[in-house]
Amino acid sequence: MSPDEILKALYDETLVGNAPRVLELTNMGLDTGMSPETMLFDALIPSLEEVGARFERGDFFVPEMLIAGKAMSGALDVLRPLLADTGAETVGTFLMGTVKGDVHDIGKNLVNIMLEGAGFHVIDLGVQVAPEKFVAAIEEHKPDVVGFSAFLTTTMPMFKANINALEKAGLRDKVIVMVGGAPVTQEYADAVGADGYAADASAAVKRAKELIHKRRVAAV
Ligand code: B1M
Repeated sequence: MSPDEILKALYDETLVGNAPRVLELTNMGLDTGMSPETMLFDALIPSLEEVGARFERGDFFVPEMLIAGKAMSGALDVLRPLLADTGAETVGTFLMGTVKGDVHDIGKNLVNIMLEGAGFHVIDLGVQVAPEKFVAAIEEHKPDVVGFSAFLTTTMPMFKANINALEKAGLRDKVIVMVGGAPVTQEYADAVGADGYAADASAAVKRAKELIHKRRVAAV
């Protein structure tokens, strides 16, 4: 298969949630010398965007979203070490989690991979993370940044609940708070009192580095 055929097949097979074939095509792409980023940004992510569009139109239902998500996660497992393997030095600790009530994790996992690739030590608390769990983990790990991901308009209010919990525990000034996820905007991040927002994984890395740098300079 040519690189274009591989990308087209990756897109099509992710769309229908054919996990074994997506895995096979991902490995095939790597064998032909294709970059992980090309497969990610030119096939896998656009395919999930189409899944979302079909769900909105009522052409797809939750099971279709689920199997497409699983197929994408399988490909990410293969790509993860390659995306993360830059040999960069540790630039800070990033504690990450998807907020309570929300099970979406593909976007969060992708941000984690990019952070690791940029030299962050990432501690991932998983999905449906309650405010108390974030608080306990911050006390235990003392991260530079805590990241809250939310992918539903109905779970975005958990950002504020988490920030309130940090304030109550006396931790708000000790950690940088970043938020993100498909429906989140800079305006929403500002409204809930987050320190930073990013629209995608590479922007998240850039913003986290900027915020850490700013804080370290201010501390001197
Ligand atoms: Co759901 N889902 N889903 N879903 N799902 C969306 C998010 C939706 C937009 C689909 C749609 O209607 N178009 C919609 C939300 C609408 C809204 O609220 N505005 C939706 C819905 C409605 C639902 C359910 C409510 C459906 C139902 O049950 N009726 C349900 C909710 C379950 C729950 O959480 N309680 C549900 C369930 C699911 C599945 C479990 C089936 C599955 C999740 C599988 C998984 O994650 N393991 C699923 C999927 C796959 C999707 C879509 C199709 C794909 C999501 C995805 O992985 N995108 C999604 C449609 C879409 O997004 N177009 C949809 C690819 C990923 C790389 O992008 O997630 O945006 P993204 O992540 C980006 C950025 O957001 C950013 O960087 C990432 C990488 O570039 N980012 C950050 C993320 N976190 C960040 C943190 C940061 C900074 C940046 O700093 C801390």
